[in-house]
Amino acid sequence: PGLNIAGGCCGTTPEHIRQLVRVLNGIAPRRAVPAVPRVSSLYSAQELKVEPRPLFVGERTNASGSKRFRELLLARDFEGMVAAAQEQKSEGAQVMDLSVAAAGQDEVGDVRELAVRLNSGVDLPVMVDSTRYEAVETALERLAGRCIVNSVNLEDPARAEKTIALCRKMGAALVLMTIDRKGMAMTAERKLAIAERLYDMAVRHGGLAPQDVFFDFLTFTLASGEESLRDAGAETLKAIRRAKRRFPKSFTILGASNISFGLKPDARRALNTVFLHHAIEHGLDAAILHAGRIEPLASLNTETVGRCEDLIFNRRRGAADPLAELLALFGDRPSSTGREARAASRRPPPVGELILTGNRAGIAEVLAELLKTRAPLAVIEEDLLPAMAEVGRRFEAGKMQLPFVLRSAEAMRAAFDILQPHLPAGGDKGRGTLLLATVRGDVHDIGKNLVDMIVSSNGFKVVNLGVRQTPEDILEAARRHKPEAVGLSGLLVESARAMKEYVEVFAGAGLATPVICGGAALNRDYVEDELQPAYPGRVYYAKDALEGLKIMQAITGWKRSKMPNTKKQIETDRPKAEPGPVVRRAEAGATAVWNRPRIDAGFARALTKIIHVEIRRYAPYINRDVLFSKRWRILGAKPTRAARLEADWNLDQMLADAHRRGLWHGALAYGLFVARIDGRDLAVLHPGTGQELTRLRFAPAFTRRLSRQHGSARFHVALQVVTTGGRAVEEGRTLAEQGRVHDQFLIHGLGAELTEVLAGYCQARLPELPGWRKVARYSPGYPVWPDLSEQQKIFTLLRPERIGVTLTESFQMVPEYSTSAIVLPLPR
Ligand code: B1M
Repeated sequence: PGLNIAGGCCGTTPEHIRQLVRVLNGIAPRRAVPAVPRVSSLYSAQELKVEPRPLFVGERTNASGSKRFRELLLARDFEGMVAAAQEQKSEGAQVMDLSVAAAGQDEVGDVRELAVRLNSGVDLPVMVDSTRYEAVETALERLAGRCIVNSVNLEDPARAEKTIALCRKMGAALVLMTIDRKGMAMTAERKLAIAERLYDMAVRHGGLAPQDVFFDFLTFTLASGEESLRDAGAETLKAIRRAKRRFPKSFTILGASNISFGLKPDARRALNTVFLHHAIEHGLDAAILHAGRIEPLASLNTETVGRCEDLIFNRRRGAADPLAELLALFGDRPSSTGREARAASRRPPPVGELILTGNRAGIAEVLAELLKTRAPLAVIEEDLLPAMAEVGRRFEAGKMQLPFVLRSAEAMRAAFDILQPHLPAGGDKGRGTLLLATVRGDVHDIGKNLVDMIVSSNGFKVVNLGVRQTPEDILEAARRHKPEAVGLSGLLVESARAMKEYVEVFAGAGLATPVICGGAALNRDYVEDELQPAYPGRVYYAKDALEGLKIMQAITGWKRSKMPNTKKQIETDRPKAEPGPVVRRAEAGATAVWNRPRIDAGFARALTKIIHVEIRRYAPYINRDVLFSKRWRILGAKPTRAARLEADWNLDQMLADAHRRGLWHGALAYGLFVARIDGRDLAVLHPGTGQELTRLRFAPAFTRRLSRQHGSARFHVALQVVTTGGRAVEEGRTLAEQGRVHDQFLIHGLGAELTEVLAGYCQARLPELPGWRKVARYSPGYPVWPDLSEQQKIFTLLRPERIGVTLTESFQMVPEYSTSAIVLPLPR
């Protein structure tokens, strides 16, 4: 026994933590956990000590250093700014330097706007680069994870102290810059002296740990030719070496490209490269860089390296001025590396990278550039589709979560939309066509839309017919579009049953096109044993959208090449059998029988109640763990604190927005009755007259339990139907039409969670009836009460149409986000 870590979670107050500290003071942890210095974004952590050095801090997101970023900032194009941030990750950046300071701009407001987007859109920890305390504070408050603050110096020690205290409070790392009131320190001596004072302030007195601080010794450009500055580079290198000895646990950092400011791009690249190489040799831990402004040292020829070194170390060969020599080298004959590097810097970021990172913003520009030299089909085949294939691989390997897959798919669709007009006639068919529909009586949209997004983003044409489609609708569309496969989707068991009828109708009409079936209540056995024998073509089961895609790929690959081994490929690609117990064979053929005539609806009406609830009344009961991990699939089993905070924050925003726009409502219909077990049924009786109103049929084992508990005695039961309304469904559809399936997926997950909460809320509001010490809630469609046609009995008794809920022919409730249930004393 023993304790390693103690802390608090959501809801623990500072006072609680204070008490915790008091109680635990002096108690050593059971096992000392070595502290590894790291920074982090919402999604990943980055160690500060990297091998090989240096830690690469991207500077493309610095409005003073990057013209493009400044323009995006001035245009308030936040999406573009996020894209620029993400791009530098693909260049190898491990941290991003963020500065949104620009004349006439509201820096604090911009930080606020951008931070939220960066949290969810970019996977890089942030170095907050600002001289304004308020901007730093806002950034640290808003950005997920652990940041680095850039920077403090001794120009204004009071301000430095305030920022140090802020970093300590917010857990940030900090860059200490060797500047004081006299200006930037030029010699190694002075640099170290200021470093010592800053270290005193931040570490010895400020409460930061040695490994929380970075020293930035800065450098002036060597391009001015000014005598007093000729040693600027060498002195900085010297300071780095000394600091590494004097403060071994702390880090050093440098904006290396300052060294070449004022030179032509080719010369800059070469000088930056050589200077950086020496800085690393001297012990540099981190560098703020623009990847396009350096190149591999090995790509420079010896002469170039020699000239750069002469300039850096102020070495003169005879009377020659090293600066003049370097200028001469690059002035007259641009080096080949220079040309290449120039070309590279003009080259747009690879489009595949944009797909992988789900970055829609930059796609139009990049594609326009690519189309100048390449055919649109080549771009699709060689760049876009392989990137999507990589997305699929990462998803399967568990390295990419579903929301990110959707983002990539959305970026892909955006790319297709742009390329569409450029494709040759008929080229839009791409790899083949999938005709997709949700079956009759089923309004479930999201499952099918995810399939649409994933399959279409992999080069297939998808004709999405929508929900509640009859077999005849699908047949007609199949004749028109001649698809390579028909995809059937459905949420409930009734839909799975309907699929059997559908393939029979297809068979009768002479269709033999492969059919792919998917949906929550479907399983592989049912598809292979019940549906396949009823159809002359192949019927496949797809457990999720990715599997649907694989099947499409296998089907079309086989059709195209007509190679026997590709048919085998289908067999290997075919998903392995797995348990999926929802549809049992015995149930599959069962028909729904409804005993309507036994109900006296007029009587029942008086027993029921309708209540409307505002979302703010029940939303606080959301189970956030379930929402984030199961429904949104953004958090794993052990999320980091930052990831959790971010998810919380996003949810709060969504709820506030939903509240403002009236996206979710709450309506309850319930009725209180008495009941008794009568043979295989639960007879529901009028509580006053004892008249039988209806009979409910549960699973036999459950009825036996109730019977053992109550015998022939009467007990109280309640029936309830709740809905969060139809606005969220509409919103979801609109988003899907705009290609924003990821957003629809989030709305869907939240809608599902809110509906569950509302059901619990309704149950909790029921009056406590005699014998109700402990009650339980059961819904039709679940194993205890499997026959979904029982919904009709509930509907006749409660008439939930009064709260806007109706039943489809397959007993699905409309709006989608509705549930029904019985509440009764907990069976023993
Ligand atoms: Co309920 N529900 N639910 N539910 N619900 C299920 C579907 C259920 C299987 C749970 C269970 O028994 N364990 C069960 C159905 C069993 C049955 O029919 N007898 C069930 C039930 C019974 C019910 C109610 C009837 C309960 C009641 O109130 N009496 C009720 C009905 C609601 C209504 O009529 N409107 C109800 C209510 C609800 C909520 C409102 C609380 C909520 C949202 C409902 C909704 O989505 N409209 C909800 C939820 C969230 C679920 C589960 C947990 C998840 C469904 C979901 O959102 N999936 C579900 C159990 C489960 O699946 N684990 C369950 C996410 C969605 C993206 O996935 O649609 O499956 P899905 O699509 C996937 C794949 O299936 C596949 O790819 C997609 C993406 O990867 N796929 C295809 C789908 N179509 C494809 C086509 C293809 C290929 C692949 O062709 C190429």
